[in-house]
Amino acid sequence: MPTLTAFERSPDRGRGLARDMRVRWALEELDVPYEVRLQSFAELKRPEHLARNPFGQIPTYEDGDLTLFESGAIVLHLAERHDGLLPKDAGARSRAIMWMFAALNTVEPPVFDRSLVGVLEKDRPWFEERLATLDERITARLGQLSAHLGDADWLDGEFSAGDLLMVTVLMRLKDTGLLDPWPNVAAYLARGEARPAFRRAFNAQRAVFEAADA
Ligand code: GTB
Repeated sequence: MPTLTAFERSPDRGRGLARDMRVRWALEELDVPYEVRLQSFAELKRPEHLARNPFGQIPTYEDGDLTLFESGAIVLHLAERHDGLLPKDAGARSRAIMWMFAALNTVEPPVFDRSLVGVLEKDRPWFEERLATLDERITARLGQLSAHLGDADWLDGEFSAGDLLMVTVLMRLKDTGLLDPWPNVAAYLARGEARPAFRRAFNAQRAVFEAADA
């Protein structure tokens, strides 16, 4: 059974924002059973974990002789080995992979920076200005995403690993108000979160937080 690593005590307090969530969700969509090795922040920087991921982060994925880090690479690995997250048609498959990169390379950077700024730079004198700049960049991306989505359910035909990653990126914007001008993007996020596999993954990572907090 493959093993992932996840935070023993996630700073997001079980809101599904740590990046093991996207791997858990992919495993649930594909019906692959898995185990989780919970790690403290200190353990992430020890040689045993640095051998899994030289950057000392979660998630990592181990299956037999194979060890991977980078959530996107892990989701791609799983999607290539099991049916359900990448279309069979070669062109559609390449486009689904393109959307995986778009989620991680084009949409996630300003979204994640905004979260970091809110935690790490709140007391800096330039905080408000920096937040406004990031909000502008995010809003531009959301407008573009909204125009692409139109009234479609998913980014390109059937639900794919591209949607899975995009939804996990957009989750970070809940409660920011930034999704309000784009009801079709908000509905897209809700559609992703309503998938039974998402719910199972979300509840599993939340249970870890609840157990740690008990
Ligand atoms: N590009 C890598 C990937 O996609 O796998 C990035 C992995 C990553 O950022 N891991 C973070 C980590 O291990 C956890 S998810 N951080 C510990 C460290 O670097 O020492 C990012 C994250 C961080 C914090 C919150 N939070 O506070 O809610 C949520 C998510």
